[in-house]
Amino acid sequence: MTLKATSTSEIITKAESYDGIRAGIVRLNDVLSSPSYQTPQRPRTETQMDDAQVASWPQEAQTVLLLGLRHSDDNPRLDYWESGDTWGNRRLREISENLKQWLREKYDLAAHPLPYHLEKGGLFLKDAAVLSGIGIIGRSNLLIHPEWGPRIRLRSILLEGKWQLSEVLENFKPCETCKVYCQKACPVKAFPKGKFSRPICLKQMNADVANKVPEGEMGDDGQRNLVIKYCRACEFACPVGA
Ligand code: B12
Repeated sequence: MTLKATSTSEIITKAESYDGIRAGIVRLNDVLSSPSYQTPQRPRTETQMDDAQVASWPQEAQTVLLLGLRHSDDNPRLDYWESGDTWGNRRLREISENLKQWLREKYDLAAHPLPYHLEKGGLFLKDAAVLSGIGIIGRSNLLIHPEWGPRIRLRSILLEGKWQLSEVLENFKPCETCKVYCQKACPVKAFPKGKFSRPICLKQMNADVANKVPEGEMGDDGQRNLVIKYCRACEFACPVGA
């Protein structure tokens, strides 16, 4: 089934009607052939999340609706890991469910929100976001959105059928003339020779897990919940969207 271009733009407009959301549409097969899928050893992560496992993707679902939620400096709580997930992920999951319902009512189409982790049936989200025109990959190794810079978090929904695709961003090359503030800001120097090192970055992430802080919601015991505040130094140093 190929839907008309008007339907595609209606869906993007609907998704972007949620506060702080940008959206794009990309072919699933294009995501599955992107650079992250060519890496010989797929990195695994141990963190648990509220997401349910998706055992298999429906065969008719050939398109990906990509969502990006703004995580601005003045709303750090969105990034806090509290009681099994981040607040940003909870918001993205809620918006995905609303969109799923809307797509069924409006187009009689099945949509399948995907989990965050690859291990649970998710996609490599930065690659999908580049290919759906939401941003580009910067020297921080993060997705850079033209308005919000790297201060954006991602989520994907599988859609049935073939859709008019979003266009990738052309002529947005902010890192070409930048003094690479992101790499210089890294507390553990995770960019040896200018390239992102996952094991070095992980040292910082593990230290953040070990240093939870009582800045969450008020618990039953009258104490604030412990939260993980993952490092965002490379992200906050980026002048794009600052
Ligand atoms: C595992 C993981 C981690 C691991 C390992 C990260 C890694 N890059 O290997 C650890 C725990 C270290 C980590 C750290 C962080 N993470 Co993380 N992480 C993930 C996760 C679950 C998978 C990423 C992954 O394994 N990628 C595969 C590896 C091999 O590829 P890569 O290093 O990312 O590089 C690829 C791309 O850059 C791509 N690429 C490069 N150029 C181009 C060009 C084109 C055209 C295309 C298509 C692709 C492409 O190719 C590279 C591989 O060859 C994703 C969520 C998801 N489902 O995708 C979040 C995710 C990438 N993380 C995210 C964030 C925010 C962070 C942190 C800032 C911590 C935090 N506060 O949350 C740091 C930042 C580290 C950094 N500078 O990259 C965000 C990124 C948002 C953004 N704006 O980019 C994501 C998307 C999650 C989300 N909530 O939206 N993370």
